[in-house]
Amino acid sequence: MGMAIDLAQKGKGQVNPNPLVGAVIVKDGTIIGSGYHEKYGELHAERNALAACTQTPAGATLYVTLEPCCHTGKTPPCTEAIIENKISRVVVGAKDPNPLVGGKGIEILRNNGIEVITGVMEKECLELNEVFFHFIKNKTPFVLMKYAMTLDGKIATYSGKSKWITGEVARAAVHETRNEYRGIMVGVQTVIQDDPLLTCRREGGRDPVRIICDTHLRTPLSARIVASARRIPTYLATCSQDEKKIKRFEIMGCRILQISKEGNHLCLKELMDRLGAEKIDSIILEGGGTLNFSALKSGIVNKLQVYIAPKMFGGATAKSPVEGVGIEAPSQAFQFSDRKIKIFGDDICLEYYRR
Ligand code: AOF
Ligand code: ZN
Repeated sequence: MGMAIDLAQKGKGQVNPNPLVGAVIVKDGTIIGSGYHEKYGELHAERNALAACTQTPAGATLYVTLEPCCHTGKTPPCTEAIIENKISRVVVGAKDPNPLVGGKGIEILRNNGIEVITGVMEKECLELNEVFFHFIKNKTPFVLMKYAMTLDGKIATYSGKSKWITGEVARAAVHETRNEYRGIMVGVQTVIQDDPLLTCRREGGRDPVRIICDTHLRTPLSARIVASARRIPTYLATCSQDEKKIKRFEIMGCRILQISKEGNHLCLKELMDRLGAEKIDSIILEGGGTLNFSALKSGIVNKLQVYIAPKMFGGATAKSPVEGVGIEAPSQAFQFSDRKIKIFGDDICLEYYRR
C-alpha cells in the first residue's frame, strides 16, 4: 500500500478534480504489475496496473489506495476489470465518498466472491486525497492558506519589500504546491503592491488558475497577471457593475465573476461556490493580510502552511500575515490542530488544519 501511495503521488497536478490513485498487483509474493491514475479523464489506476501485469493476474492480490469504482464515468467501472481478470483479493486504503461509488464498489467485489480488506494505511490514503474528499462532499475548493514570514511575524519590510523571506529549498516546495493545486488566489492589494505572476516555476509544472479578489475592480490593467491572462486562466472576482471596466478586462482575457457584497468585501462563500462549479477543487490562498482575515472569518480556510525563516525585519508598520480588524478576545481566536513540522534548509514549515 505504501508503494501504491507513492505511485499515486505521481499524478499530482494532472488529475484534478479527480483523486490521486495508485495500485499494485502482487502474486505469490511478487509484484507483477503496478500503475496509477496519470491524467484526468484517462484510465484509472486499477486498469493501468492490470494492463502492466507481466503475467496473468488471475488469483493475485490488488492493493489500491481508493475503493475501486463501479460506475461508468469517463471510463468503464474498475470493478468489472477486477472481476474479469479474476483477481482474488483486493486490499483498499480508503473508501470512495463519491456518491456514485460510496461502498458499492466493495460490495460488488464481495458479491463476486472476491475477498476485500479495507482500511489499510487508511490515514495516509485519506491525507493523500484530502482535496478530493473535500471537493466531492462540499463541491467547493479545498483552501490552503499559505504564507512565509520572519521570526518576528513579518511578511515584508516597512517599505513593502518581501523578496526573499525564505530560502531556495522552501521556495522550491512552494512551486511543488502550485503544481498540485488547481487555483491560486490573492487580494487586489497584493496585485497592486507586488505585481506577482503566481505561476509554477518548476520544470514541467502546471500553472494554477489565478483568482484575484477585487471588490471594486482596482486591478491595474497593466498588471502582469492581466497581461498574461490569455495564456493562463485568470478570474477577477468583483462586486463592481462597471460594464465598461469589465469589458476592458475581458478583452485582455480575464474572466469576471460578479459576486454579491457582504459588508465591505465580496462574499467569499459565494465565490467558493462559483469556483467549485468551474471544477476548481483546490486553492492556495497567498494573501495579503486583509484577504487572509476575511477568509478565516468566513470559514473557507481548510489548511494552513506557514513558512518561517530565521530572520527578523522589525518595524511597527511592516505587514503581518493576517490583518483586517482582528478579534477582540483571545477566546475568539481561530484555532488549528494536527500539527506537522517540515524542514527546508534553515527554514521550517508548520502545517495545521483549521479546527
Ligand atoms: C480516477 N482515477 O484511478 C480511480 C477513480 O470520471 P471517471 O470515469 O474518471 O471517474 C472518476 C471517479 O472514479 C472518481 O470520482 C472516483 O470516485 C473514482 N475512482 N477515479 O479518476 C482512479 N480509481
Ligand atoms: Zn475506476
